[in-house]
Amino acid sequence: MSEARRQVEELRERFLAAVQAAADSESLERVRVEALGRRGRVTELAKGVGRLPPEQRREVGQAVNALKRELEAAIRARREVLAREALERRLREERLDVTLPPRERPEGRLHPVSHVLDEIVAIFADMGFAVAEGPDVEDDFHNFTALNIPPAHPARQMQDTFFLETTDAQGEPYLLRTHTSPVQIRTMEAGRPPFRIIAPGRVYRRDYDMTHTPMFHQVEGLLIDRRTHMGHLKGCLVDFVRAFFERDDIPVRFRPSYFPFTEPSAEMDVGCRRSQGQLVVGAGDDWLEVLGCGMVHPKVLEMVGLDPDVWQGFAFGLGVDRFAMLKYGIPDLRTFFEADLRWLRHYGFLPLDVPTTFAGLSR
Ligand code: 2U9
Repeated sequence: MSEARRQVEELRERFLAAVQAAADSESLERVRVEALGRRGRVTELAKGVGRLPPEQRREVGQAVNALKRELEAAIRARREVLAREALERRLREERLDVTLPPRERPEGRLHPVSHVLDEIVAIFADMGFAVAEGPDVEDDFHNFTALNIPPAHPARQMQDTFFLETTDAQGEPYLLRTHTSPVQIRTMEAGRPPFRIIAPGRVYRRDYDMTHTPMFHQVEGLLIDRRTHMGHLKGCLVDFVRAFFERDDIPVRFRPSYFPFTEPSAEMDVGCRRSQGQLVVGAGDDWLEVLGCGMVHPKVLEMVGLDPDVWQGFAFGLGVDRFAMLKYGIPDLRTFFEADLRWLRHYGFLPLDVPTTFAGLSR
């Protein structure tokens, strides 16, 4: 075998081995350039064929051409293998399990009062009520006088109301509102009828036991229009409790009552039964008082400049905390305000479970 022919054989072995050993496309490209590039070893060898003795040229020339083709084919094949391996690696590394939950459940919980308030707002919003708000610190006129609560009324006594030390222009001390009713007074003072609002918020009374805390939450409602009557009140509130407790079979009854700001006044009971120490709202042989209501007193309408012969309306008030206890079986009102994280994890709600009347209130 001639020297040139032996060189071809040597390069063939060396570069075929290098092609197989290339671990990625960059090293494979380096092997290709070293063998077949413009100044590569095989290319140089091909250039030298012309200088060989004539009797060797044909054989060596054919051998070099065959080597080029063989190396090109080997490189192509190796490139395909590397590309397939790289793709498989990527698919393995970037693999997603689409059946996994999108993210961990959030740690935080919404307090049951916040959630129940959202439920109540959703129901009344559906009936066309707007939400109105007002200050927690009130004056005597908006909390008492405008609501037909006379100066000697027990609600005004020190033992029921938190009074502040500062006084208003009339010399009366400011106070923490004992109900959200001043919000309705302020809404009527500022606007023109008809009115259809609910007033949710914190209220304050000097009281503390199993069922009373010095701060609690109310939602009050007010509807004022021409020719509003007790039938409207009943229909509205019956629809409300059935939507809130999410059952159509809730029996309802109205009992006569007394509030200074409504005439006539009533208390509304819902049917319930006690099973295993638990109170369950719905059909049963017992009654449970859930809210107070009535037709707005003519004197209250006059206080805000409305003619009671033209405008009438109904009002109602309910305790949000009590509604939360009833719906979600929470026994002690005092636990609502202890900020106990275990309690909150148990009774709280997921922040993204926003109650709506169409998708469900509680879930
Ligand atoms: C205006 C006129 C009338 C609001 C009303 C009640 C009856 C009532 C209690 C329920 C439980 C308060 O949270 S509670 O302790 N409320 O019974 N509230 S009528 O009547 C109004 C309000 C504003 C201008």
